[in-house]
Amino acid sequence: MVGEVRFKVPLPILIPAATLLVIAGVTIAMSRVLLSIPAEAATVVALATAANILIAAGLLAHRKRMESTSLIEMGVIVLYPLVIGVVIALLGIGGAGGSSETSEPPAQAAGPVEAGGTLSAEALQFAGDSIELPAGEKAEITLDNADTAPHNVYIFETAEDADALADDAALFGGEDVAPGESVTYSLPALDKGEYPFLCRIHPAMRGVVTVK
Ligand SMILES: [Cu+2]
Repeated sequence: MVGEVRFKVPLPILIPAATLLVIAGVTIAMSRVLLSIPAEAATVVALATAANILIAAGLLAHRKRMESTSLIEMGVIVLYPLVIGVVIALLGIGGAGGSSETSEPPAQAAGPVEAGGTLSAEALQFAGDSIELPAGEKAEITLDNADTAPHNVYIFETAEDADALADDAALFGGEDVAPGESVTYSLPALDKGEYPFLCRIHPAMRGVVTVK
């Protein structure tokens, strides 16, 4: 008798509380999965999960009797898109992890900077490490400094001169470009060949000018 009373009193509180906990847990777990997979896949997984819940609930509603096995069936149907999502997430950690949006500099990195083009500098790096110029012609290159430090461009005839930072031997020495500024350099006509260029302030920022 006493036991029965004890059992009945907390139930109206326990059931909604437990339900809330389960909903919160599922929501958090679901959001973890969706956040860790690519946006397009997340949309598909979320829609598939939602559709599965509706379909499973619809099928169950047409049954005459509710059995405990029906709930398990429903759970399996509802959860398999989530399992696919988890698999995508696990694969994604190995494959796309960090490479997509975070560290890489923007589009300029794609090809060489050509005459009249723009070389960007950011995070103590030139966005591209190659400049391509026509032989025997003067050319202009714009240095766009998107960094918090000043940069410039020096072109040397040989790697030895570049390593020695031999200013006197430089084929070209560009003025310093302040953070957030851009300056268009007028480069002298160069003979065919490959010439190292670097930032005189940060000699680790390097690239190659190919003249052809
Ligand atoms: Cu620099």
